[in-house]
Amino acid sequence: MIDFYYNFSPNPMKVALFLEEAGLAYRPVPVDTLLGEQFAPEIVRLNPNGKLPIIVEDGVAVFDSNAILLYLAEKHGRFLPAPEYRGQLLSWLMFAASGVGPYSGQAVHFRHYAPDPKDYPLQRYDFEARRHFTVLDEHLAGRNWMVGDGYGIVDMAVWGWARNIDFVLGGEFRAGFPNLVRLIDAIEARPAAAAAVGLRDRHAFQREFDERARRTMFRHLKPA
Ligand SMILES: N[C@@H](CCC(=O)N[C@@H](CS)C(=O)NCC(=O)O)C(=O)O
Repeated sequence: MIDFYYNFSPNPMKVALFLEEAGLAYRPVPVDTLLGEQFAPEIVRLNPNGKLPIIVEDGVAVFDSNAILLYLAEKHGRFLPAPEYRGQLLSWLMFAASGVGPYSGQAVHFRHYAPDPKDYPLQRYDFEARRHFTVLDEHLAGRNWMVGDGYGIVDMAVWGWARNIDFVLGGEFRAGFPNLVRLIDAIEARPAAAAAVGLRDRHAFQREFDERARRTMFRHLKPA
């Protein structure tokens, strides 16, 4: 049994998709990041970075979504491309981990949450998020999957953020990324994606962006 520490944001959702696709038995453990539960000692013991997702399997804790995807894929021998694609697998997985995720995350932060003034950071992260989605879209022209001949963990890694492309970029932009959207739609049509997204019905996370949520999200700000 795998313990899966999650919320509904893009990084945990990639792991939920893998767990559902692989049919692995798991126990979802909700961690409410707007309430600051990610900083509880029992969570930080598992991930010193105090973020989600985390899995614990056979007493081994693994954190960071793309590391978890690779770990589970290798451990269970699922959703990996043929060995000759190993280089491509690592390149695109790291591209998703170090580019798509962070730039999209910061674009969301500055577009939807950060206090003013934010013109410059918003322009920068919007530009970089859009550029990364464009790299993915161009790579997917004339191919069904990110790496090799079949659906795999890089597709899952990309799905986490790209399914939220309109929220990340702040408008109706899907039509501008036809190849990427084809991939996302192909994944969304799978029962495992519906089951992963269906985790939403299992726990009522805090939604209101109240004072406590604000203090958690803006903990880097010095008190006035
Ligand atoms: N590189 C990490 C990023 C994890 C991350 O930023 N998780 C978010 C949810 S998507 C989180 O836990 N945020 C809470 C916080 O930053 O305090 C990964 O890919 O798992």
